[in-house]
Amino acid sequence: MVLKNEDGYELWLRYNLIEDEELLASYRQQVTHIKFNANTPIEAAAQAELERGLDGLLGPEQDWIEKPSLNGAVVCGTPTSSGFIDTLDLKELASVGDEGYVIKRHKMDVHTINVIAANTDKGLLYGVFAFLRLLQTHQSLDGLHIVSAPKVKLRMLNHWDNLDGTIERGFAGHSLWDWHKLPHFISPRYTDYARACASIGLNATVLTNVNANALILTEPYLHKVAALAEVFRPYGVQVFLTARFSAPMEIGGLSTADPLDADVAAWWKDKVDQIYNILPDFGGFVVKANSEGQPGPHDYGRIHADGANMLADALEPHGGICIWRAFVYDADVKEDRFKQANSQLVPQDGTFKKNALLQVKNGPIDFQPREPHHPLFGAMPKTPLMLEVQITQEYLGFATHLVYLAPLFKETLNADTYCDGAGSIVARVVDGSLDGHDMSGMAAVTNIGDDRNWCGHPFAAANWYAYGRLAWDYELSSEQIADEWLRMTFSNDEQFVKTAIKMMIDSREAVVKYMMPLGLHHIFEVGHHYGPGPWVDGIRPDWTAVYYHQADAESVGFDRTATGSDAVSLYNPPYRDQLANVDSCPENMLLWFHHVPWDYRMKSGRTLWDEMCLMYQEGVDDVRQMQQTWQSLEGKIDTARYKHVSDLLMVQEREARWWRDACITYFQSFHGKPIPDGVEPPEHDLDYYRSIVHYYVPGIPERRFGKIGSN
Ligand code: BDP
Repeated sequence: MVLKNEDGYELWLRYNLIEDEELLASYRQQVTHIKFNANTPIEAAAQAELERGLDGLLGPEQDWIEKPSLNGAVVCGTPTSSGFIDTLDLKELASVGDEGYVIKRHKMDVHTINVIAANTDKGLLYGVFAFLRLLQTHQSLDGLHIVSAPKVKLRMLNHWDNLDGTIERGFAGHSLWDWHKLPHFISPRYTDYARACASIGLNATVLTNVNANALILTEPYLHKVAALAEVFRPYGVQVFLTARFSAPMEIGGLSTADPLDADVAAWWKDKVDQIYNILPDFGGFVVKANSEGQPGPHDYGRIHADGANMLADALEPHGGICIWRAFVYDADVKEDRFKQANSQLVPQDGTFKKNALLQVKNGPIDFQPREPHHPLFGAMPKTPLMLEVQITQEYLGFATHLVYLAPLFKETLNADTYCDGAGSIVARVVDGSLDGHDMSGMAAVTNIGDDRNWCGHPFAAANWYAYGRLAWDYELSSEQIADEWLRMTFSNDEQFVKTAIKMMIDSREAVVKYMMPLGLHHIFEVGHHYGPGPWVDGIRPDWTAVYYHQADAESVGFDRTATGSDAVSLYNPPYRDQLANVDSCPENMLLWFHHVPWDYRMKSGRTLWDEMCLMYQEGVDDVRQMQQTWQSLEGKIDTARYKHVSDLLMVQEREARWWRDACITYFQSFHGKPIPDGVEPPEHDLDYYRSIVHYYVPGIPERRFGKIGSN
């Protein structure tokens, strides 16, 4: 059978007719009609989605209009919106809060109904999407009983979108937000974006780049923002904006942005009042300050908490929050960049206002293929810490490489901070349970653009999906999430799903191996971060590669033990001790923490140099394996998407070789040791790799080069 070509626009919400006839017949018996009296816009959206989903999955010839017999009904409601749900007296609702839901098959005399219930309309919306997911992934409805609630409150996307339509680190086209035509033209895509977010439980979005433009806070733009918020509201997606700290000067005519200046505080208060006037359910601000050239409280001799608290004060009367980013480091500070956020922020623990949160990247440097968890987690018990991850693959091969990120996200979430004994994992810091915080959240830098398939690579949407699912429930396994996504996105063919899951799971380790094995980090080409640049030097040190790998004729790696920068001391024992000792430091993080001789003996018995070369080779081999795996799946999905992936895998293989050869020739130039057997000899010499230049690489708006240099 030839499958109809698809372009990926539908994402995981395809709702194609269930092809397995037996299953279709049984679903049609179990799901016969909908009993749903929508009372709110969110409930109306949920009802429309349910009808749309069932139309597609079970066939449009079905008629979902309420029937006299209850058998097979999908009964949806909250105890307040539906008398029927109220009479069911569902005890489980007590445990699902205001966003969770209950789905169950419920027997009533001779009838069995499908119940989707929640305490609020929003919970109901999530319940509807979860119910559809069960059908999309061919789950049995027999004995169904699901009680689900999100583990963190704010489940947020961060768009690094500029007002000129470019996206910082965006590799899937231009911004979705058509600022020029807003608020008048409302693209249907905005609704589909919100549907996709809601389907995985995301409830907040930051529309603008953290390298912020104050214009977004001017009235004309606020009306554009409000128009987007109106589309997102029925899907429970709340809008946030980034606030440029110097806005009082740039658009307010003040001569200072000092957070302790009364006029500045008053200006922000007025600005916030104006925002809420235009957009009553505005979420609040996300702020990048005193980092990579952005303005901030340090410009006036103040501290981060001064800045965050001023904004939090302005937002507080409206129920808004201020999210302050912990990605702070300074070129003029000589301290290891790894340590700077802790040095700056830990002393301020306990001084932030109640409606302020700190947003902390998963690792201490910057979204590398592998990083140790950020040592701020576990070090600021009095402050709610949000986790920030990056879905867009700035350091993972852009939208060209197939890399499934759930294992990376979970590695951080499961990392033990030991801040309150064993088991104090990052996830428990983030969900607020460890330190008793009411506010909690996760944020992710998106990979979404206006490419027809949203995220560029046909597999890149898996990372948007996985992030949402993990923000809802970080205990889900990477395999389960991949399984769901593959079934909904491509096919329920068991062989396809089984084979593709393995390819996805293995893809993260592959990229670590062919880019930066054994704990090498930040050895990208400067600025755009496309491809290898282990030789990068001559700019501010903390943006060079040589700062991070410290290679010389004898050894390589960053000594972060007591004999070096002592960043290990930021971690709690026993993890600290494990890292500090070269013999117990996990080998996949060795060069993050140790400066070791090239002939250091690895656990395998090989020298570090040989092991490094072999790892690079393994990374290339892994990509070749992915190619073969994908070839074995030809015919199981439509040709268009099959070919798109195989073409990109070809690029990925070529680039994996580029990484291997560039890095091996570079590091070899320090010591001249031979490349071990089993590693393909580099195609070119080092000069060749060093001379490669790429122009107009996506994701790096040109103005950044001119204005603030480039990292
Ligand atoms: C780095 C990016 C840069 C961002 C910065 C940030 O290279 O473009 O502005 O992070 O998170 O990863 O603020």
